[in-house]
Amino acid sequence: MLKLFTFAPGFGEISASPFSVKAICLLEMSGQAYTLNQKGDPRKAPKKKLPVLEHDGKIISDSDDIRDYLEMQFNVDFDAGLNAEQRAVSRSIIRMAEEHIYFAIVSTRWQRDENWAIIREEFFGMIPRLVRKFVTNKIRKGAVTMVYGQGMGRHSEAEQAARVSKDLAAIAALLADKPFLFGDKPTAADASVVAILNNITCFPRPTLLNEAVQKLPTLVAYAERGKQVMYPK
Ligand SMILES: N[C@@H](CCC(=O)N[C@@H](CS)C(=O)NCC(=O)O)C(=O)O
Repeated sequence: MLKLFTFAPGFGEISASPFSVKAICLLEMSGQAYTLNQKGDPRKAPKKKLPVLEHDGKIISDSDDIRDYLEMQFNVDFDAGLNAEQRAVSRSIIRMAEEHIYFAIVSTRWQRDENWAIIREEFFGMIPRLVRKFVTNKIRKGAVTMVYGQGMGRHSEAEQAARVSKDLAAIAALLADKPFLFGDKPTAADASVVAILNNITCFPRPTLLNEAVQKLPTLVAYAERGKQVMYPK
């Protein structure tokens, strides 16, 4: 049996972690039966990150490896029907969403004081109040150091939004008037992009990132469509 470990739901999203949402969508799209454990603990994961998939005693870390595993093990092709050029575009879009836009989400959530207060309550509300500040400040420091090291955290919120806006415009141009990025059916790139978009728009406080998404109504509609089609029913 396939067992997927992810971060918990948050802000009305199936998971407050884009990579967890992506993996859930891939499992759904694979058509395989699986169980979802949303109490995953990254400290116990081999690469100290979630999502993680367990199958037949094997542990598969990283949503990319989960995709590869599902494709190999169950003879699934998430990009069925795509030609070589479309597959190349798909890979680039996935990388843009996951290795660029994602870090603007991390910075928005963890670096900005006004947003961090909301994250602390949503993610760590279960930690006793007496020690919550101490424990969570350490976790926050790790996230801020990571996003500063990656580079996104060195830009102001406005600079980040301006950069991400160009990515969003590229995604909207690729989408055009299609239901999904490459046609009528979602493919692997939709799982990544929809997860990222919905994790931007679910945040309960106005952010420049969310504003950038809202400026593109076709993307807002697409993210909602993705939720209807790819999320568990
Ligand atoms: N490349 C990984 C990235 C996974 C990732 O960054 N997960 C984040 C949550 S969205 C995480 O586990 N963070 C915990 C930490 O860094 O301590 C994948 O595709 O699965």
